[in-house]
Amino acid sequence: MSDKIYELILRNCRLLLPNYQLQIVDIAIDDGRITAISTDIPASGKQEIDIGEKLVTPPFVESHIHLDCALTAGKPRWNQSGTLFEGIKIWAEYKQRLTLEDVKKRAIETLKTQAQQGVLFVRTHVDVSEPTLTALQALLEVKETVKNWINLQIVAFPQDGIYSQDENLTLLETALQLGVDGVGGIPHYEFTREDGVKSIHYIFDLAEKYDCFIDIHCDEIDDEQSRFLEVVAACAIRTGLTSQVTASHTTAFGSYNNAYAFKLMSLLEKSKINFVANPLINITLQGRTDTYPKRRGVTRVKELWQHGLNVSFGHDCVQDPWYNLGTGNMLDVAYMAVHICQMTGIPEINACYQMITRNGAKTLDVEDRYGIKVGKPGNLIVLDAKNPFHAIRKRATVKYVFSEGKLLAETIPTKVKFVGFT
Ligand code: 17E
Ligand code: FE2
Repeated sequence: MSDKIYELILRNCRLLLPNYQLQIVDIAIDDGRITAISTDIPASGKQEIDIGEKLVTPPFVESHIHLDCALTAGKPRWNQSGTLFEGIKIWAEYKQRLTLEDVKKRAIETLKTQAQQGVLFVRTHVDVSEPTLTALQALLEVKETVKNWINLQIVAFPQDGIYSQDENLTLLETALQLGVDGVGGIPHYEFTREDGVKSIHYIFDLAEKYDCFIDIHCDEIDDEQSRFLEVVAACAIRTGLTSQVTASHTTAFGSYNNAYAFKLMSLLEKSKINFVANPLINITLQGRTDTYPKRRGVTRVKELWQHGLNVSFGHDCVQDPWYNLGTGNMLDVAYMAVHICQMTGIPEINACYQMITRNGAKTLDVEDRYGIKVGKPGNLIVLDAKNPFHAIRKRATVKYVFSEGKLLAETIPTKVKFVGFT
């Protein structure tokens, strides 16, 4: 035994390595940072926890959620058609009565639900096509309130479009002045294709002016003619903003003909932009105007991954006008993706795990603070599983969540006793 005493040692961790190998190690943490990783740390710790060879990985990353809308499902009414458009209408009714307290309460409750399930990095979109910008002000306060235990990024998102109402253009810029992290848009919802293209150029101008990233709701529709993704990719190349740019949803990509999709793929490879797919919500939202065969309405996740593009997953909604369900659990998202994207091979399932962890960190550009390595902040989760496949298959309980080296949440996995018949 050496005389060094660590603050905290996690013994017998089944650590997931970047090459998907698993290694049993001890992990020491001091002052919020990882200070040693070794097969057997000879020193002792002021506190020691036996992890019992459970799976240890970096925390989950929620790449795309709308916290301002979370936990409002059914208010003022339920979405009967299940479409994006009815959801936008219901939200338009709800948002007329927004208060700071209401948004803050729902956002913090959702963040807690996420954090206790291992999510420590979150990118939220906030509707800024509402004249009082109440939701934005609330989320800016929430970001400050939660900053010691969860990393929150805010995207100014003009839900109703930038050119649909005169004041929306100014509201978007005001939002950027108030200090958001990123700027978004919704080109497929603008009145015309021309407005959609113009909105993308405007978003890029704003991103350059306010030095922020871009995350656009792009082509979230089954219309195979919705081709704003190519505009986003071209702008990303021409401005050099490349990996500072994210295209969210891109569900129309699932409807493009292959000749066009192949051409598009090489443009996307050049652009190096990130993609966020939201399989839970888009499998329910899309395909609503189809009879049969019915489209899946999810972007080409497997092909983007095979072409080396960065894809991560989002929950998008937790009980809001677009989706009544939602748990905040990223394993639910990966589980749904494995099915819809037909990524059932083991390397593909591993890739889906990566899309709720490391790829999300790349999308959010937090890689410098992410990963289990000596010197990095002590952000890690312990799952009641042996490997990522097992974690996704069982949607395993996240037993411990460590944020900045401190235990943030502990869940006791349930035990079932099968009594049977005699
Ligand atoms: N707004 C939107 O345009 N699309 C979505 N999927 C959600 C909100 C949840
Ligand atoms: Fe969204």
